[in-house]
Amino acid sequence: MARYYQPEIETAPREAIRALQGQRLAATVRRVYDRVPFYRNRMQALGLTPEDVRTVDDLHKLPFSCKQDLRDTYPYGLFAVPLRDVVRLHASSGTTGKQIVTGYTKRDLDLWADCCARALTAAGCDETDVVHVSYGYGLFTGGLGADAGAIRLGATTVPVSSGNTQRQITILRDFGSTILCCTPSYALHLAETLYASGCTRDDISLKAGLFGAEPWTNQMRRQLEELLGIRAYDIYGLTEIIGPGVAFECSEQAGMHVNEDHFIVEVIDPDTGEVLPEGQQGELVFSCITKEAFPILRYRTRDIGTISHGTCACGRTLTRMSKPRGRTDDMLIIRGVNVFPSQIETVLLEQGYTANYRIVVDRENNFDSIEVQVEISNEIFSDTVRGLTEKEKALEEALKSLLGVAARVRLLEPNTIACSTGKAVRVVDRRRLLD
Ligand code: DLL
Repeated sequence: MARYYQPEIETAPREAIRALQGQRLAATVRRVYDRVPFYRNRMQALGLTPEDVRTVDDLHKLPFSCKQDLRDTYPYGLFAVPLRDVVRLHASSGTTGKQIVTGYTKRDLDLWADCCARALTAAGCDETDVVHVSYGYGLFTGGLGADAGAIRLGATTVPVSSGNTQRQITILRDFGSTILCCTPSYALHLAETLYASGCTRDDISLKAGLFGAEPWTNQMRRQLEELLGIRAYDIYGLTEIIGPGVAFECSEQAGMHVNEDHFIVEVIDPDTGEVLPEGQQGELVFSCITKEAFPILRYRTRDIGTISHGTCACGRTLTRMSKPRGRTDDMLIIRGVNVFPSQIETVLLEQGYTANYRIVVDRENNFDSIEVQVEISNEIFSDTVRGLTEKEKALEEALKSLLGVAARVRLLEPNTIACSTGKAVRVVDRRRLLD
């Protein structure tokens, strides 16, 4: 039987959710118009007043916002309350550029805890669980977000934070952790280190994992579920919107439910900005309709996905978003062909390899090259040179037929590729250095 944390919202009729969203959107627009010059100027430039936004159908009239806007107004320019009402700051540096800062009032922290509590409940967590949080604590939102959700549920929360894998394993084992929260790539590293140190599945008590903060495929889900004997759930979010808990997976594992009483999701064509209908793939855009300190509107995430509004078999009516297949800025263009790291991951895992991989893109004589480096086990690595070459060729063929572009494959010894305890770095694009 599906369990909910706040069934009155999670299973509300769609019309009720939309009506609530409309009211909250109108109130937020009014508030930011009055309090934040950035929004007022942008709206005035389009000849809009707050009265023009009364329901969700009016949302498309509002201008988009993007990461550059946060950089231009750094650090507090988009805050809609005075700093004395802000009780927490978080920040994210992203892969490039100046960091961005967001703020939370006490009420914002409260609703964030609810969002994460819904996610944990959907993954089967209650007050009898021991929640092991290996997302980083600090300015990154992962650690404190998951922590707040676990405490809200009354679970026993273990704030391990990231790093020191051996210590993580000791704690997992000795404290009897039942729910693991970390990035999927780090969960894989933890599992491999656990077994390499002589432990077996019987030494741990995990039953579920809440993995997010980076793209991961369903193939990787199956691998993690098998390795750790758990169910692996996806959780999505970003600093600019609130952190983890913008959307979460339920036991159906068929898309992530967006916490729509707090966030409105849209999908747009990234080139034209046009709003796309349900089911069509495009860039995800979120608007915050309840946050006090940092209620960003129509924020372009650069994450690519689809949404669907139908009721889920779990009973939730909250719109679902697909697993983001990557980011518009992650998409590689190799000799004119679009390639997503997630496509490469799918091929590797389908061919029986692990998700310890790296993609190196280079350019020689104006010709783009792509090399996929994959770690393999010691047993396979000690195979004959011929055996290894044959395996590389087989993988190259599988990649070519899926990607439509040739990629070189290099099989590597275990632990050659540096492992991150947070978000994995999958792509090294040497062409950027040449540009
Ligand atoms: O990664 C917040 C978070 C922490 C989410 C813990 C889930 C768990 P940022 O550091 O601002 O915030 O990075 C946000 O990470 O725009 C996506 O590109 C990516 N991302 C987050 N969750 C997922 C996911 C946190 N489940 C950026 N699947 C987002 C794919 C994800 N990508």
